[in-house]
Amino acid sequence: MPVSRKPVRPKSDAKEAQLEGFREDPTGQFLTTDQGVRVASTDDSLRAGDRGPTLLEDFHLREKIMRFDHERIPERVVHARGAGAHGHFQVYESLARYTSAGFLQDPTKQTPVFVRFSTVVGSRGSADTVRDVRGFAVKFYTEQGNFDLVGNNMPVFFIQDGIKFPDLVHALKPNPRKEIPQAQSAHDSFWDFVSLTPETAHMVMWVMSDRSIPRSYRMMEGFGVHTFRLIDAEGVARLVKFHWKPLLGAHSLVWEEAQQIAGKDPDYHRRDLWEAIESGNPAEWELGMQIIAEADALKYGFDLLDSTKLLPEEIVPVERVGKMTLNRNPVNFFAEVEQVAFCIGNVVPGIDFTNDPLLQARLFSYLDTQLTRLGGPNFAELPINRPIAPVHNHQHDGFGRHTINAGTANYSPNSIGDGFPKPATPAQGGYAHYAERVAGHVVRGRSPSFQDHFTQARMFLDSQSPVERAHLTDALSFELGKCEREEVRKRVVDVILMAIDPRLAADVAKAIGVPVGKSPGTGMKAQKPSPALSIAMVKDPKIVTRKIAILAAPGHHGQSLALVKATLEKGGASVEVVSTALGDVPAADGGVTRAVRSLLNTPSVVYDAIMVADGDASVAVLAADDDACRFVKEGFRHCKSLAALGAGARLLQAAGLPSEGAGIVTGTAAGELAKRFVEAIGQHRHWARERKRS
Ligand code: HDE
Repeated sequence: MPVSRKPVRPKSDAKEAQLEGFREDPTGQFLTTDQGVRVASTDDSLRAGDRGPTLLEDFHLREKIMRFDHERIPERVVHARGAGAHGHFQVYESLARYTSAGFLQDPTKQTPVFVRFSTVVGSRGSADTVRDVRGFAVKFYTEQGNFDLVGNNMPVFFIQDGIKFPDLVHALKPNPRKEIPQAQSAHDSFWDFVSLTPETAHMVMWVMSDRSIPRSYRMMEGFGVHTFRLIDAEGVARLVKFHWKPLLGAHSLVWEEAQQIAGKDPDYHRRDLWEAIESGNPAEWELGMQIIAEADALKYGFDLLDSTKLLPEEIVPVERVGKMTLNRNPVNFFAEVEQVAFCIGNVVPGIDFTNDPLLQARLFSYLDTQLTRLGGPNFAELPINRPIAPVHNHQHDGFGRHTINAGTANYSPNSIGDGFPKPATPAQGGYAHYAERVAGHVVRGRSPSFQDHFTQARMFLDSQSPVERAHLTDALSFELGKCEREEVRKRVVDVILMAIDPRLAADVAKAIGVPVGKSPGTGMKAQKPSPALSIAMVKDPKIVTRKIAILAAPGHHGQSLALVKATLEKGGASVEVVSTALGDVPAADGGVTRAVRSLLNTPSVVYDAIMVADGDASVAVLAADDDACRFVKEGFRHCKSLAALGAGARLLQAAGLPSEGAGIVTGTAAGELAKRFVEAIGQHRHWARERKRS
């Protein structure tokens, strides 16, 4: 048999070094053992006689089973569930005025990146759409070494000091006796911790808001959370807050929909990212920076070293300095997404840390956790973690060492290796830590500048639209309603919610059946709302990569369906025809339309909008079908755009829905309807129709 050599190694010159060790597509190759010996059979073990015992000398059996037995590595202790993609980052213009970081100087240069998005609480097999913070970790493979910006989709965090992180995570994770519940904060221990830890108040507002149920990883903002430092070529430092602004805008699911998707398609976000990239639609964000003078660290009424606070964009604008494009899916999930090891301590010259006590604890944790997760100290040599900058040092040995060190001297200083590798001066690119002046007494305690926990929680609440505020109130009522201990529910209302806003406390208290106590009096400062914290207003309507279902049964009007479909696809949407069965669906006007999904195997919740095709016979079938009625009803309930062409409106009637109103588009002219439908989808959701609760 001819053996063809057909490599499918992704083409990316800058990443060649990283991809060393890439195993070619085995097409045309013989099966071998790990030692390279060709294998004659992999379906039968070696036995003494047809019905005899298995022989220990079967080296292929032993190796195959041994490798299988050890396929799993420990999942991440937090952020276990994730998805990732490759791409690049390019700065718009030189940022030499702020930093000497090489990758932020040249607008013609692309820096390769790998990004991993994640949920925090759930284990590796949990659902994507749970209510949770999302991790947003970016590894920049710069020519000066790797820079990791390990952020979240929320700009603040639960706690101010890293020493409380194990407590927070233990409280969030399933109960140690029952291992229940999975991937949720809706349980006693989390809310018990919150009620006893007022510094969580601001983050709790974020986690109970629509930000914790994103529509897509591609439609989330990202934040570095901590304040970092940028250092310019003269050694001058400025404080910086990093932001990622998605070019598709920030959008969320609705809670009921998120819960349904968790069952119907637990891989929803992973699939969404994969499919968008696979279909040639890169995911894009602009990198934003808020630059603050060193002297202004305490100027804004809070401490910039406190990660439970944000700096409103209206006070210090976010400068958009460059663009990140994710355009290549991983070749192997385990080798790349699982084995990627981010470390907040991975910085390059021109970027430095601050004394944020949360940040400082993270500097230890990320390096340390990989020892267990990736089985030893050599994880930086895994292809996905390897820098494109050359590595020369005296670190060696340990489990899983890949590099074969050449040279005679393995210590420094040395003369027998001519003193190499030698430290570099800052002028030669050597990393120089910022020479911050530090003086103080050793203390275990919080700075008085960290004491105000409620002003910004209230600011966040006041910045939400009425619909977002209602969602937040519902989310709190849902979560606290799941707490079995009444004293926990009551303490959250009294200590946290009353301190933030008595009206919020009263609304939640009513829903969860506890009396409202007296306001604890928190000395909250007046703070203007920050409109940038609301995502309700769609600033730049787009339908690109939105998923649209067209419902059609035998006897539909094929031509008008095709026309609307073509218009939606021209706008970049991905359209799927859903019918009573998969395959060719005969049209009334001749021809067939191909149904790629059936009402049995796809739910409405995985679509952004729904259209019902024209055609009397088709609509008669759909109107008599419970699943079709439920499909449009749910779409209506979740405030999605609905369109019905001609007779299609009868399905809306059969489902008990109005044929006009916000985001409902009906009519007989396909071209005109398609145009209005596109505009409606661009609005994301039509909240005016949201069901009212008593
Ligand atoms: Fe993490 N965090 N974290 N974290 N974190 C980890 O590192 C930790 C925090 C974040 O996709 C772990 O490699 C401590 C804030 C992301 O691989 C671990 C503290 C923010 C990811 C760890 C924090 C994050 C992690 C688990 C409090 C937003 C996923 C596995 C001091 C700015 C990275 C690992 C990926 C992962 C520790 C708080 C973001 C245990 C001790 C704040 C996006 O090292």
